[in-house]
Amino acid sequence: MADRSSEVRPSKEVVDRVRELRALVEYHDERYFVFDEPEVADAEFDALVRELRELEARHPSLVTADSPTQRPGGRPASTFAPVVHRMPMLSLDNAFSRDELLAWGTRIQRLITEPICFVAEPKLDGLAISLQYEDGRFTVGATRGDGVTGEDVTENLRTIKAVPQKLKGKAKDLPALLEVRGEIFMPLAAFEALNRRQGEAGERLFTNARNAAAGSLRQKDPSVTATRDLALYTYQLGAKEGGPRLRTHQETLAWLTALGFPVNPHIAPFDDLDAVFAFCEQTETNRHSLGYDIDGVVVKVDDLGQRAEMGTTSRAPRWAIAYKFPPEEKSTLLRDIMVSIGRTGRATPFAVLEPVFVGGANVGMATLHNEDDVARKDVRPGDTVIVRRAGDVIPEVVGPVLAKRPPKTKPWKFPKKCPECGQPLVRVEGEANHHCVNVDCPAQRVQRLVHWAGRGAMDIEGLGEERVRQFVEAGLLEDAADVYALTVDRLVPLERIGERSAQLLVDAIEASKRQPLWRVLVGHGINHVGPTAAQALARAFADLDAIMGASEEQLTAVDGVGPTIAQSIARWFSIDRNQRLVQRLHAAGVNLEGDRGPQREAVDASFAGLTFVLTGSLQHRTRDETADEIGARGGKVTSSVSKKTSYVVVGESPGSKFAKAEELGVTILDEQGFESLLESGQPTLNDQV
Ligand code: JCF
Repeated sequence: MADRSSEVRPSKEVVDRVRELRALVEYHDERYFVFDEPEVADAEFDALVRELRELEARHPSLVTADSPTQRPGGRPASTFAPVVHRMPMLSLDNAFSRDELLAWGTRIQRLITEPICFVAEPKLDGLAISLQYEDGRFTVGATRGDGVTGEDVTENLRTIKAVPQKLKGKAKDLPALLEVRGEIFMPLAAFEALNRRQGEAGERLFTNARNAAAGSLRQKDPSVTATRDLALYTYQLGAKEGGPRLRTHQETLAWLTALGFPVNPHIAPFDDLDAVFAFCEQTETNRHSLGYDIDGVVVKVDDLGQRAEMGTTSRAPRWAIAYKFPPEEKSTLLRDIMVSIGRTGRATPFAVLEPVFVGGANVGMATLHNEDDVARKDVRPGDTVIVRRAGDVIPEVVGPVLAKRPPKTKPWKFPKKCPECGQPLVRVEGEANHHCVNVDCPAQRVQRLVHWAGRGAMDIEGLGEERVRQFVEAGLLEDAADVYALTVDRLVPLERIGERSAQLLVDAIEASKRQPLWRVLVGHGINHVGPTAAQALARAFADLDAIMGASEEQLTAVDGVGPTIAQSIARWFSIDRNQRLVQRLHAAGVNLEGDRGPQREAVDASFAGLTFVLTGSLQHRTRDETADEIGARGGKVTSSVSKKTSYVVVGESPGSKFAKAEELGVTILDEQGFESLLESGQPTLNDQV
């Protein structure tokens, strides 16, 4: 860091910017801590603080005692009685990359001769609190506030089950005084349930679980807090008088657990920062299977003696750092709200955004679900909105930043006409969605064909949305049967299609004629008919003609087909144009034989009676292929794990089904174990599972 004598004199721009940044940080701190209504996403706030800190580091003469960088941040609101913390509740310095994490390691290793061991934990996106116990009894609970003074929320904390009212252990072993620090947070299931209730009651929705937790903890009436399903993990001691002598963080956490405090089970020790970084990456990959929001990993020095040697700055301990994940929320301009038409004619509004980099990707569009979703969020073109992109979840507009709304905007209105064909968009009473009523709408036609050729249906490589659109516009395609009339000669004259890619496409189309019947059924896009029902039908009937001729009663007799599916199928096949489509597919040579038909290989029943649940992605097969392999051997794939499940097949990034399987003691197979089950009928069980 530059010292004052070597400092270059800051320019007027720098001085102004520092002043501006301070005002911005103070302002947003207040929106966040005092009003619980942040106007900017956390990451943007972090960026402001970071820029300020960097400018101050380069120009130490500009640092003032009251700069927000010199305080832990935030100010307590006035509704609750102030509590002065016995020891300040410091915040954490951030690292935004592997380099910054390693640089921290180098910095602290210079202060210590012995090698350093670390403990890392998911960084909860909740509210830091302090809990005070006197002779084993909970006496005072406070929010962090500005780190020096917090708010007394004791009565609210008493309503939270995870907060021990009394410490466990013999009275003589308990400390006379103990201050425990941790994070109050709202699990995502509780957050979603709360917002559902709020919506039903016509109350305002919370933008995220953190705000919901803050709003719930800072209620005037503790009986409201009691209904909010708040959770707690503890991770740090404050003041302590009496009790055991603790030498490491791991001992501290074990003691906290023994006293009855919840401690995050994902906390783990590491010998070096490379291993810590691997943990950070792994935690980031799995962040969406935790059931609560996290925004990084907290890394701490394990040895308490080493910590004392390193000490703290006025703002944060030197012995800990927060490794922050890239943001999943950012604000941006909502340029427009448009409507897209799906294969069934459903009209879905979506946001056209000023592109932002969020959740690891550039986002220029985000779904708005339906008319009610837009009305509930009240987002309007011209608004600054908060956009969220969590992992592989479709980007979503969380809500508007009202403080930045330009004057004279009006609530958005759903268009009356289909943007693609001009026919009316109709919303049937009692339904959430509008539909374009025109089956010949070109947009619907394109989407139906895209679905037919898609991965989950006929799986025709090279026939994606762009090509389909091009072929429809060129008049080559109207429906699925036309696909089989495409030839190299007809394709080559089109733009952007060479001889070779035309040949590849025609080959892929030809190969798709041999797809099993269930894929044809799925390809038709009949309401309620997914792969499971389609597979059951393909097993039960000789061919598509038999399905077409079956009564609703005969359809319902099939395992896994209920009245809703049966009615939907019967209705679909009763329509003339659909019957003609089936005839044309037959004439084109598309396989319409059921699994019992002549085209299927001899039936293997080695998995008869076995049920499988799939979670995570396998390296060598798609989900559909895996299900095909199981189905071909007479096994069943179901979606939820129960005691009756025979095997859970676990791939990369498994979801909650993995934990459920462990809990119920269901046999877990990794990819290799599954492959050997396919080959030999015998699973190889992995030692780890
Ligand atoms: O999960 C957290 N948000 C979190 C915050 C975890 C910790 O172990 C922390 C913290 C803030 C300060 N530890 C300190 C010392």
